Amino acid sequence: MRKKHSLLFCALFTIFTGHAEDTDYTKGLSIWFDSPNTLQGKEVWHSSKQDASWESQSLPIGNGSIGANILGSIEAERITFNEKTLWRGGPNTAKGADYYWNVNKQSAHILDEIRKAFVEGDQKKAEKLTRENFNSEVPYEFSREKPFRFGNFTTMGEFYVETGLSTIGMSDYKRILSLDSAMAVVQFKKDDVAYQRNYFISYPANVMVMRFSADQPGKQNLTFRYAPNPVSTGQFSADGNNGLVYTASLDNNGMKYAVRIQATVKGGTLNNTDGRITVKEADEVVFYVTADTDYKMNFAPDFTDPKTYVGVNPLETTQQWMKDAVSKGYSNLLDEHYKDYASLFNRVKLELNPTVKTSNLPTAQRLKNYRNGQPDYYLEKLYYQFGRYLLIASSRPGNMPANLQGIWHNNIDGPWRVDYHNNINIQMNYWPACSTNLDECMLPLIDFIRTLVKPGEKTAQSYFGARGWTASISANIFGFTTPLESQDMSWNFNPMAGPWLATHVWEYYDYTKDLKFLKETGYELIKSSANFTVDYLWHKPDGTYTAAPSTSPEHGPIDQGATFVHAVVREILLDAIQASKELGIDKKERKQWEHVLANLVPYKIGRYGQLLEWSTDIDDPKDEHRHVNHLFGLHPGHTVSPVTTPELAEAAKVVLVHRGDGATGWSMGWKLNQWARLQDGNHAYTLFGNLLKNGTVDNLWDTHPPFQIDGNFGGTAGITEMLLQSHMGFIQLLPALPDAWKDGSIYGICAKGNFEIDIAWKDGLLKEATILSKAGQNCIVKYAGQTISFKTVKGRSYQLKYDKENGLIKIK
Ligand code: FUC
Repeated sequence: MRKKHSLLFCALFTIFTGHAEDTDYTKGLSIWFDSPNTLQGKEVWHSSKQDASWESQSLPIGNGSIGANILGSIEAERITFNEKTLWRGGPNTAKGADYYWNVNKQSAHILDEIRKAFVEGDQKKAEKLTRENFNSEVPYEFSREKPFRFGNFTTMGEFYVETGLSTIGMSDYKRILSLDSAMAVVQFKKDDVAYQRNYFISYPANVMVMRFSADQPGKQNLTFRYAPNPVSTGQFSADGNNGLVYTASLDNNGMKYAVRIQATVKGGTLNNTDGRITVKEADEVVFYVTADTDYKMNFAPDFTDPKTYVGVNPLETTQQWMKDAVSKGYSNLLDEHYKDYASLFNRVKLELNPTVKTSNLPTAQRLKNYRNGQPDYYLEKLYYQFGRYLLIASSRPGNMPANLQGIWHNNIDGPWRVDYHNNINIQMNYWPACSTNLDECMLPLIDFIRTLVKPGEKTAQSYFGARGWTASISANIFGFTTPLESQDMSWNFNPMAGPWLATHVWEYYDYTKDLKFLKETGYELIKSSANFTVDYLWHKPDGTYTAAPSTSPEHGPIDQGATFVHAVVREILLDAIQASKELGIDKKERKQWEHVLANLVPYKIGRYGQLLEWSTDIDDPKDEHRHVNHLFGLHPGHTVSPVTTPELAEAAKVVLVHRGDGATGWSMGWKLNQWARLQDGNHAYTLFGNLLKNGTVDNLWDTHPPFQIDGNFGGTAGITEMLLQSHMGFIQLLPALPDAWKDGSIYGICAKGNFEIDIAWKDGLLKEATILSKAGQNCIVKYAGQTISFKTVKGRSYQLKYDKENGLIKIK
């Protein structure tokens, strides 16, 4: 599936200077290894064993629709391959649409009884009724779901390129992911021949390109084969003289897909029989691969039609892409790819202590040294930019958003079904999107949200008798919004999933100030989500509103007012109020939202100074649980802040201190953001350090464990939060600069109000900042206790300077 979107890219900041054969890619921003994988093209992947090489040694490339990992072994290259929409499950499973959609329990009428039980102090009864009525019969365990309704993201298979070479006598091996050019490169020498493989996946052409070359002619003796996803059935056929096409359908939902491969050679011979492409004595070989499924994104699914998400002919789409790609050829495709990628990636530049010398080491060695306490500002910068790289590679307009593993998965099924987890994970994926100048990459999330609305209305109505829409803990590409079967209600009972997602719609607007978007797409999503929260809340006889029943994600009891839920409600109501004002509409609704907001149970501070997680003070000071959702108001929300609510911020800090500085990957990523919001740069830096040391594997992927991409994005977002914050209605420069980053600069990050900002600092103090106004909004800037406000003109830049003597001044 791939829709065409017209993209308006910002001006290119870099002029393409051409592709140099002898480029040392490790000199730029790159992740690299100096030894090959020992895997020799054996099919290791469809086993339940953890594929450690894949997880930590492979290099991910992607264009938001197609993803691949390069393993870089000598004897046989191994490339794992994905297309974002290859999913099992959905309404087209064996039992059809009725079976798929009618899984919401009709439970709204039980709410009164549960609330009565709370009034009577009968916690047990409230819990029992919630447990019985607020989940569904759709299990999450693979073994119990037959047929898979919820489904899972699945691999599209693997490619192997046997080279006829062995590692004996091999030298100068490098496997590099160049973040400057979005290209993976494998280089080595053998018998005085220098071999090079180049890999990239082009977004404009929707094709993966792999070039095998050497510095001497006739050295390419390659056998290329494709091992398809084993839970599909399909067939190979020749695609012209130089290619293959594989057409298949998945086991349980019949999803059709096609994979096309073409090869071109300089010199030598090429054969494409028996599902293999064999090349003999060629000087250079270029393989082109493209793929598609028959999935169609549907914002208004027909609940009676099992094929409501079917609509593309992958044989046709891939045929066109392949034809165009081959006719462009390697160099043109590379130019086009580079221009496209650089127009996004090069928008932001980070320098940390640039005068500190650094040596060019393999990334695993850097990480090891870092773990041993050696500072490495290059590694920190690399990690930061890797998050941006990964977002560009896994989330581009026209396809689904980045899932739990972005777009990269190497097996039939994977951890948590490699799905869309809505209680932190997918949201975290998008934290860096707007702030690091990649707002286009957020559009797949918005489209995904749109796919949830219609089914989410059914869920809102069935469980809560509520207007609007909501989602639950896990979602798929087929609009699944129902709570999954579980006795652990803190996991599956998560009606705030929808409103939390909807806050991202406002965030996109708040950064871009794209009024047309708000009017035509965004507002309705926000408004209906706000209305859902109003109807879901319990309007108590004393006039207050509270969330009953509610839970704190994956933690604690069924409650009558979990702080997390109130925090999300606050956020979406504030967003809806603001959005309706911006459009000058819905005065009546706005009044109601304001009324609910004013009467929502307030934040409470508990017996050891902590921000309460639940309605009563049952928090355990020794609790180190990874979820810190009750601090939602601090981050990602904006209702707790050291600037506006210092007491609550202090209480949030107590929670963070007690929870500690360790945890799983994403949790450290979150706490990094929260410490940054508390404006404690040194503590935020500790969390960032811990994320790198304890939550990151050799290829810099985040590990839960296993590999889960959210922490990468949380990390990148958190570093941005340390340098710039704009969530409180003003711009704060360097709000959480750690002592370790004495000198540095960041160019091109974004603030709400559509400002693009460059900041330079020296000796821990701001030197200068340039603010480009892209929407002509008023600008309020804060630094070191000073505030400067000014009106701006769209398209103009404003310059501020700071020194100890004169403080913060606007010079232009
Ligand atoms: C949430 C987390 C888990 C894991 C899963 C994918 O449920 O609590 O730790 O990250 O998502």
